[in-house]
Amino acid sequence: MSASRYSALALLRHALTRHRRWQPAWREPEPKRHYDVVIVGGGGHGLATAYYLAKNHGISNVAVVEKGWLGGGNTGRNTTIVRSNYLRDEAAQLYEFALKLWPGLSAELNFNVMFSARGVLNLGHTLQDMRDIERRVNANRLGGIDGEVLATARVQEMVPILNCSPNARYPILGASWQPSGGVARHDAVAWGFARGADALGVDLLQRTEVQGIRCGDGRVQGVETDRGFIGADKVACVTAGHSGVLAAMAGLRLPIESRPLQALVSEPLKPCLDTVVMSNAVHGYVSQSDKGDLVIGAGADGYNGYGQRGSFHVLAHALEAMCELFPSFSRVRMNRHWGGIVDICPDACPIIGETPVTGLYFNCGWGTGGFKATPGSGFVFADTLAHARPHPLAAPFALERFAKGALIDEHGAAGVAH
Ligand code: FAD
Ligand code: PYC
Repeated sequence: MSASRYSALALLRHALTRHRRWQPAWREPEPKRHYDVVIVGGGGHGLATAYYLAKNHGISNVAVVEKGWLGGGNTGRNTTIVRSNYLRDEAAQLYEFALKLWPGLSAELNFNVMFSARGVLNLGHTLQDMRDIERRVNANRLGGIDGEVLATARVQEMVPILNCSPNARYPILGASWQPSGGVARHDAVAWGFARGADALGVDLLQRTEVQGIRCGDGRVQGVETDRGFIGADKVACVTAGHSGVLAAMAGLRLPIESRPLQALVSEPLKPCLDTVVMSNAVHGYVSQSDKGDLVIGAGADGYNGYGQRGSFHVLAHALEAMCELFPSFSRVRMNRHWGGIVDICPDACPIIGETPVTGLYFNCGWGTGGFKATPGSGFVFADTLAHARPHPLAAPFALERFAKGALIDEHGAAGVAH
């Protein structure tokens, strides 16, 4: 029987048996009393950390504690843009390390994460935008990261539906182009890492909320959850959107603001856009999913908040700007809209490493741009946890940088939403 006929029959059988005999992709274990490492947060970064702890370091007495469902936070809410064209060497090299892991990730996890290197354009609308673009592309090329500066005519050739008229409200003076960037299927990334971690012995504890962090004698002892206390030698908080809340449980204050960030998808269309287009100046970005929907994102709200929605005027502004840039989009209907909560640091870079409480680690503050880093973040954080010292790529992102004044200003390249 052909593979496609077999899958069609299997699908029908599962539908008729109400999926009762559908083999689950991971176990639903009861929590153990103690783990070597408890990871709080079952988003892509937490799951990738668990996977690489088990795979690369043989540490599998690990639990991922997730208050909702795996990938239900920002991982399943983002617009899936992958790129590494950051300005500063420290950030660019971390994101480039992650970018290099994307093409092999489906094979690594034996799970199709649908990475598509369709390239990323960052538009420039003013002379200052173009100077910034040239500086960033030059810095990237010096660091071995691919990138080009494109003139308007070339941008128009690549994206015929873009309004490149000099009379446009947001005239396009050129763009940066990173061919190796692209998009991936966000929830498949969470599911792939989850299945891989589970197969290596990691316990994935969904619907389990961490309500307290127990510390004594300056070191972490475990987490209080709504299913009881779970002891741990190390606790790693990977709780984008709620990192400040988790830090407060251990008596710490992080230099982080939590803000809503919104996105939406349109009705499915025939193929019309085969690359990713971002415009930092108008706070909007778009790609077309394999299903045909336009995936559009807006800027972050100007206010802190924990509501997973966001202000209407921010969304309205992004859509107005999108229709100016792509006049044909004004006839497209939007299907769904949602928000996530992003943790933003003063320098628009993440915090990765141990806190003043021994054994308590954070990996957070990825702001509006952490999806692209998922495999790299998990890789370097697992290494940091396993060896109780920062991985060289993670070292510049230690919490101490705020006390030392060693900030890594990425507001320009983090772009859109900052
Ligand atoms: P999350 O996926 O948010 O996981 C954290 C988990 O912690 C959640 O599942 C949450 O339920 C859990 N948690 C919180 N508190 C507790 C608790 N007390 N107990 C147990 N569990 C808890 N990045 C890009 O690179 N490209 C993009 O195109 C992009 N677009 C974006 C668009 C939007 C609309 C949004 C919201 C974000 C976007 N991002 C993008 C950012 C990206 O989504 C995040 O940086 C990244 O997904 C963070 O992953 P994570 O695993 O750290 O966090
Ligand atoms: O970091 O590339 C990015 C991004 C795009 C949309 C939101 N964040």
